[in-house]
Amino acid sequence: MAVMAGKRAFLELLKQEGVDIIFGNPGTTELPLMDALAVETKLRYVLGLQEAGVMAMADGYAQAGGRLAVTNFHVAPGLGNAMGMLYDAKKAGSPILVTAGQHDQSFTFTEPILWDELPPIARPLVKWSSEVQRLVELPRAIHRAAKTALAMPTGPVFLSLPGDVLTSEADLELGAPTRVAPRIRGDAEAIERAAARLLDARRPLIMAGDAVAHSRAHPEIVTIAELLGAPVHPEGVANTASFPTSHPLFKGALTRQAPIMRAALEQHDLLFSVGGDLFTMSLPSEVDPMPPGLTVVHIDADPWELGKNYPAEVAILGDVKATLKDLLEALETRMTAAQRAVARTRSETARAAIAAELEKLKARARADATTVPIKPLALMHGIGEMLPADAVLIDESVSSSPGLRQFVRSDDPQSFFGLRGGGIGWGLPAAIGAKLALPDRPVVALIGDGSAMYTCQALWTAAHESVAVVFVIINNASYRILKQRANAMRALAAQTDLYVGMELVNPRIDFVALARSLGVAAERATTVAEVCALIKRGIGAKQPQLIDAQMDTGFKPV
Ligand SMILES: Cc1ncc(C[n+]2csc(CCOP(=O)(O)OP(=O)(O)O)c2C)c(N)n1
Ligand SMILES: [Mg+2]
Repeated sequence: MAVMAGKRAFLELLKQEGVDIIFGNPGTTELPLMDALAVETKLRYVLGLQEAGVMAMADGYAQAGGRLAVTNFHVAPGLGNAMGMLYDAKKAGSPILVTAGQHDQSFTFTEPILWDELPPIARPLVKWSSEVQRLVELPRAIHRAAKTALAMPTGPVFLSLPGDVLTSEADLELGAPTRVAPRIRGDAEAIERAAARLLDARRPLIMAGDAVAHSRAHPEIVTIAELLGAPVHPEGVANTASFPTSHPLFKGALTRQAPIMRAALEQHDLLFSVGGDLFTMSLPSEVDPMPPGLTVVHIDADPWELGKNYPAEVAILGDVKATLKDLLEALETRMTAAQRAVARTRSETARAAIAAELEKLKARARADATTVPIKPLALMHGIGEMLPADAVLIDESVSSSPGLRQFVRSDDPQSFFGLRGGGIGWGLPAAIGAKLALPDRPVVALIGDGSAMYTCQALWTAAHESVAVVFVIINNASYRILKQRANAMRALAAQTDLYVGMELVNPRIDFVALARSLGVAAERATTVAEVCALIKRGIGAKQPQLIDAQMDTGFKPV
């Protein structure tokens, strides 16, 4: 036990939990904390100039590092600004301890400026939301929060920290962290049933979800895909490298439109979802994406996802890596020589079909390699050809993403992160967090111009902290995805060719000037080759760089 002020105890508790960065934006209620940080040597405070960006930086850090991230905000409006990106963090299952300062408890009854109850604001988006009302509870609260964020299924948690808790002193026992051992093996009997069902299937398809990357289960899922001769799609909203994309059984992202998904799934008699979402769609459709009668076998670390929308014949709760290991053993034991021969043929057929599709896609991309203005598919191909193997790609390219997963090699579980929740503005700051978590790897972020403008303040943080991310702004002067969708409705916008609220013109945004004003070196690029040369240069630099890629603004199907 030691007499300690709450502000010092908070920092010591975070260090016990292995935290080395606090992402934040302060106000008066955080002043005790900022004061304690004045003499703190091990914890780094990374300042962001708007809370949405701060939240997404923490998310990128948590996801890329596979570790706990911490944010600190200023009362109700600060937390409010962070909510959209907290939603994305929830959807990605990011282990983040979100904190916000609150007024002194002796004062809150008068309803001071900026005051509101904080735990109810955060509650819908976190696993646990609470307020520390007495300093003696602080150690227990921090340890419980960290343990909860990191326990499966991982996700954000929230604590409100009243000023008096941070400024008062008490004789404190700091306690110690708990980590729930993650390698929980699925039910043995269900694994046997799953193995039998997978071996019965004639045309199995694997859908690999985030849980594969989170549990670092690439070797296991690759071996199973090869054994079964099954092609592999990433899950619908694919935000991690859930399967090595250069593997010949990697089939690329499914187009997230119900009729197209239905047609793809109809080619199969069994869907093996390994932590995959079934399904996260954008728009309602008269066609259900799931064909009737398709057998589902599903392993997930989150019980909520099992059988959520469609019944699973076998549903197994468990850590993906531990459970796949057991499943692999069951498959190896059961598989007959005849089944192996059939699987080998199936594998060869699948590989050939995938290779032919990829070749066709590459040919289309190559045909536009030198076209000006830049075509999205050609850009993705060019970038895929030049990125080094250890690059980490952060993707918020929105409508320009087709081809990206096939062209860009993301072969290890920390090599690709995309927008899981759909709240745009995530990618630019998330890339900063990812680079802070993985400082030795090149981090390249592909960000739509519209998306970039939600959190562009984060560029200042990249410059201020010398976080050498290469930001590529896919500048098509529009919310192109919305124009595409409005056009597909074949209604008034399509007839009049007027797309209200979707054009980013008059003025066009000058990203080069914007970046430079925030301390980030920037260049404009008008060809794929220029973009690639600038990325190459940026990867070698010690400071962040921004490339304003001047894209074709066309959006209608050809
Ligand atoms: C926080 C938030 N606000 C609004 C939207 C709706 N929305 C989805 S995509 C999009 C436009 C994205 O524009 P950009 O990043 O330029 O990509 P592009 O569509 O041009 O490919 C908008 C506004 C959203 N998803 N999230
Ligand atoms: Mg755009």
